[in-house]
Amino acid sequence: MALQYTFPEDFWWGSATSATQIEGAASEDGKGLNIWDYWYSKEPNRFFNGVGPETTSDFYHTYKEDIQRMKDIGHNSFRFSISWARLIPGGEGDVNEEAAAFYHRVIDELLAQDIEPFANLFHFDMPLEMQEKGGWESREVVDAYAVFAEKCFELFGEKVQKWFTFNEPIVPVEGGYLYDFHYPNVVDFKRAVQVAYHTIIAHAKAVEVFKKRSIPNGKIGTILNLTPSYPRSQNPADLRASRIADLFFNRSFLDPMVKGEFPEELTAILREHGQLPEMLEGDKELVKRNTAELLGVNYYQPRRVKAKEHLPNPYGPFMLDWYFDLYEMPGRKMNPYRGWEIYEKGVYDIMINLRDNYGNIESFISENGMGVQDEERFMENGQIQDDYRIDFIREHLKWLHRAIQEGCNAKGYHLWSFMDNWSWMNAYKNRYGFFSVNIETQERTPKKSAGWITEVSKNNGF
Ligand code: BGP
Repeated sequence: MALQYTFPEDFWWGSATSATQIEGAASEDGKGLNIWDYWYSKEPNRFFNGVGPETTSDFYHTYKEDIQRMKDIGHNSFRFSISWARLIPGGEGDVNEEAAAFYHRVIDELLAQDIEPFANLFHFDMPLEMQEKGGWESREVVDAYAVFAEKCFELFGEKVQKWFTFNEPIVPVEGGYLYDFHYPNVVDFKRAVQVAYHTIIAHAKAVEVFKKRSIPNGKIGTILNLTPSYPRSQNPADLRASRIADLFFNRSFLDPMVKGEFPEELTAILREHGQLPEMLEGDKELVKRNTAELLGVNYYQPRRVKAKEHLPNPYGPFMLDWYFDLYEMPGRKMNPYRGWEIYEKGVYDIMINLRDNYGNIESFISENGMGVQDEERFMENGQIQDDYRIDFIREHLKWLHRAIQEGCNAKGYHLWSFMDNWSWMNAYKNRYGFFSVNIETQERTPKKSAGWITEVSKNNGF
């Protein structure tokens, strides 16, 4: 049967993970503590069912069989992150040789299976000592990160060609400094802006270091969670609210990291409210010189926005919601098992925006996925029948396909995630994998979607 949706040759089929979420072995072989290990030790009850990151899906020990499973389901690429606290305990100083050996083993195994490694340098996991120095609020930590990045390029650059400076850099800003769902649980807009700004500087420094090394066929980019902003109506107040939400949540990182420029309207708003970060001379040029060459797009759900119904208290502290309210569009399609909206066309809208406004940068879907609570309820004959996930992926792929037909430079699709894993405060609440994982026995079982994606990746379409 002819395929209706065929993807370009060498399309990247795969999945994404992160160190803290899959490795486990949190205190093995000299790994240092990161903020998650620490926060969990202090406040275990803030994590779903009191479960912390110490075990997770144990990839540290099972990587070999897991990579075989990736091969079995047709992956030709795979994203993992390198834990800063594992590689350089404390964040500065000597490399932990056992950690370096572990990442070499993972990379070698991927290459032996013809799976291209996509290495990410930071996925929410600040080493504890670096946080104690001020985390991303501190310029010293930015410099330590650049040294860590350089170490990674030096150690693994001969084997890994695709590199990413950050995953979703806005999330530690929102979680750690605005809405209290990541350590250090600060709620302070001005500090949040400083953290965001320094993350962008850290990205630029890592890119600069990377370019100096000139890794053969090497590319460096970043991974952003882009949430297209849709206004409730076309009236000017709703349109403005939506534009400002887009500025805060998307363009704040997208513009400096891809275009090398901070959006003027955003800078003007921050200036008006006395919220500009501290900047050093030369920063602007640094950011301009060191833009991403490759962009990972994490897309889960859109952001629907309306104009504010009540004016904010002018004497209260400045907050994002001075400018817009979120809007629950009637009739929107929801993921009933996670509570997020499903809007497949968002993928297309993001890609068209990148094509038209961001130089059609080489990009791919670096995360997309459907979280499901209590997924065991869909178990039949020993397998989770996740037809909902198959529909979810297929419908997003159709829109991605259309974007490619219309000239977008989208090169691949990675699901979040390869197997069920631990997720920040949600711990094991939402399951995302192609494989289910029994956390007690570490047994993996392919879900129905694993069989489906095998066919899709082998046929390069459906
Ligand atoms: C993304 C993160 C991932 C993962 C995913 C699912 O934002 O990059 O690390 O956690 O969200 O999130 P959750 O498990 O909270 O549903």
